[in-house]
Amino acid sequence: TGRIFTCILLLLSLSGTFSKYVYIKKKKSWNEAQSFCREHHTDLAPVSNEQDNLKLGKLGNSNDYIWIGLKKNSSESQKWMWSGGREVSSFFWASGQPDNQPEQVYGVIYNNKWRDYPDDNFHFFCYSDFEFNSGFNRKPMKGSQNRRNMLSF
Ligand SMILES: [Ca+2]
Repeated sequence: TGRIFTCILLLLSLSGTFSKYVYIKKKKSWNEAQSFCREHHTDLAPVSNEQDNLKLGKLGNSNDYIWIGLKKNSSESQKWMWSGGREVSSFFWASGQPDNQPEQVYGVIYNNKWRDYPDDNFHFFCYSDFEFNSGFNRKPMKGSQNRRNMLSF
């Protein structure tokens, strides 16, 4: 029975969400980039930790500013949030950043460091969520629109 239990634990640990970064070589404003990611992937990319940050550094062109899903909340709190509403857990600002100028409400990544930046047209990083279930079927989740529909059922 110990063996069966181990098997079940193994299967359980294999189900969950996996996400993948995608580098989009199209120059778009932050908001256009967000719409593009939501339509074709899941959303503009969040960065949860140093590892994510390094992954993006390898994936993108390091000589350019590239949008990530970082945006300053327009409410009074002026908090930095990920596109879709998640809070930012670790920050990787370049030295001297953020400047906190009123128009610098979007986040770019450059050489693994972040800068707050006013709107402009840059390449961007999306991410795609995949769901693993116990049958090892990988099901792409099409976009936040679908997710919202699923939540409302
Ligand atoms: Ca700045």
